[in-house]
Order: sequence, then C-alpha cells, then structure tokens
Amino acid sequence: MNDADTLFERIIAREIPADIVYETDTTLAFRDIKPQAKTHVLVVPKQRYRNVAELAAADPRLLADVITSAHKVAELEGLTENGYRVVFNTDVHAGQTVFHVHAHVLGGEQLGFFGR
Ligand code: D5M
Repeated sequence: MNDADTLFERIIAREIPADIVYETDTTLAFRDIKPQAKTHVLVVPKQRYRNVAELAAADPRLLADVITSAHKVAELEGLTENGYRVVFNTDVHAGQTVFHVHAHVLGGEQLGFFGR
C-alpha cells in the first residue's frame, strides 16, 4: 500500500495522541474520538491494509490477532458479561473514512439494530 499515511499510522507511530487501551506486538487499541456507544474502541493492525478483505487475503493470522485483541479489549472494558459488537466498515456505502483497516468494538449498553 503506497497511499499517503492515514491518521492511524500516525497514532501507531505516537505522532498523534490517542487514548490507548491495549497493545500487542501486532495490534493497537484506542478509544474512538466520536463514540457511537458507551464503550467504543478501535482495534487496528500495526501493519496497514485498506480493509478487512485485503487483510484476510494477505495475512489471516494478523486478522486473527485483531479479533483476539478485540475480545481482550471487551474483557478489559467489562463487556463480556452482556456482550459486545465488532464492526468492520468496508468502503463507501458502509461509511469507511479511514482506509487503514480497523475493528470497532462497541458495547456497554443495549445496542440498536443498524442499517440505514
Ligand atoms: O471509522 C473511523 C473512526 O475513526 C470514526 O469512528 C472516528 C474515528 N476517529 C477519527 N479520528 C480519530 C482520532 N484522532 N482518534 C480516535 N478515533 C478517531 P470508519 O469505520 O472509517 O468510519
């Protein structure tokens, strides 16, 4: 991937501040700046792929790391008793705005259904 760096590379490089809640060798988790639920954390692989499909095709182990980190975040945030949601927005119709794949981890309250 040779586009200009996204915001998330700059967060990973600690060039932009973020409220980091969890980190592994391959992933970083930080609070979403515009939360859509009581708890809203983003989990990113440190290596950049544009979206979850590109990540899955190129490095399924790294995708598994992202999901494992998402579950760890849910544990740390106290979400596992009542459950939580993991969302990967993919491209324009889903409203993807940052083209460095990221899992949204949402919970802490009853979530509504979503779509339109
Ligand atoms: O989600 C991109 C998400 O990134 C969106 O929920 C806002 C969030 N965001 C944007 N800037 C920041 C910073 N600086 N810190 C934390 N979170 C941020 P998408 O699925 O691409 O729409």
